[in-house]
Amino acid sequence: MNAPLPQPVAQATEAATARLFQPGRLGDIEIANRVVMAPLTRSRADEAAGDVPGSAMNVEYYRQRSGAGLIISEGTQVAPAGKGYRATPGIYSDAQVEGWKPITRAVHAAGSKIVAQIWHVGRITHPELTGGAQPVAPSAVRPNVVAYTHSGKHEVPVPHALSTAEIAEVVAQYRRGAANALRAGFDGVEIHGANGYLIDQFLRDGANRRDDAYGGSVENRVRFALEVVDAVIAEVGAGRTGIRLSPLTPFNDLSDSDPQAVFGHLVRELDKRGIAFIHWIEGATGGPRDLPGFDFAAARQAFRGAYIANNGYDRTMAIDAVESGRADAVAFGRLFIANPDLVTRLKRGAALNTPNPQTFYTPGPVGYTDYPALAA
Ligand code: 8OZ
Repeated sequence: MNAPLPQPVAQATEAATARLFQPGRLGDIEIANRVVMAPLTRSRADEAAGDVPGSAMNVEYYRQRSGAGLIISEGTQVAPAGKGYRATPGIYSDAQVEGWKPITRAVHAAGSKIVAQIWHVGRITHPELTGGAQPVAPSAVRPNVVAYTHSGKHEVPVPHALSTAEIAEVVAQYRRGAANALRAGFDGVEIHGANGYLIDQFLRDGANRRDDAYGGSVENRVRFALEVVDAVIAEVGAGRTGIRLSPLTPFNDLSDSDPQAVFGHLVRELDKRGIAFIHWIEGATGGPRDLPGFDFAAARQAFRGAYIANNGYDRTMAIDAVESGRADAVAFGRLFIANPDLVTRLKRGAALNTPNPQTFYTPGPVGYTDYPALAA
């Protein structure tokens, strides 16, 4: 008798029956499929009104993409000082909470789920974006980064090193953001711990030069992240809390001397807390996946919550990742910008629209709500 030949997973699996398209669960959040819309900065909030989301155009953009099992909102700052780009929405004022409501309602009406990505950029900003405030960071170390403000392109300044009392205030801002997310109708919260922003600045020693309880040892550098996680859990529950991490990315001029040590410790602590998911950027954000220095497979084994994989996935890679059990879900960013009906297209193996980077951050509907869906 001949044993059946092993088949490459993606070919052996009819797309419609692939696990990628089957319902699942991320902690307490039930999802209709395992295709996740990654958080995407689009710079189309109402800046004059106080960084308020929820225009008809914003609602339509999210509604169009609610074929995703889960939508992760664009990064939404927890305080004015946490803003690093033009026209990004906040989640600290009542007007912002009201603005998010029609977005979460539209996504729910379409049968999807949406979590708020809560964000503080730390040192990746400029006083022209923060209402005059000096950027803050764990240490007074200037990154080699430019900020785009109303007056043009500027090097970011040397940040102010947060005092321990100020750290407690920032943790409270994340907590308020999480509470506001529930008020606004979100299903949960993703803490932005990736891409060189404030939490990542505490985690990695390229930015953290502190010699107090928040710097030096791995345990100390992880402290701020865990204080934020615990504050968010206190508001929304562990089953509705997730975090996005990027142990290897060089984005925003950040690095670490031993990512395995610091992120390995963090994962063990997150596992103890029972949070819903970790959303991993595997490799350099939007770039090479095959960087050395961190074992993502070991991280999956060490964490009992869900593993959301991200960074440069295509259809075959995504089907394989979920089929093999390497990931519970896969997040797509740029493909979701250009394909409002991405899940339908992936199911059918249909052609994909190409994203246009020229309109990623420009005001108005062009490159935002005008990418075509397949004919019904
Ligand atoms: C691209 C442009 C602006 C912001 C990130 C929030 O990298 C971002 C971002 C990406 O996580």
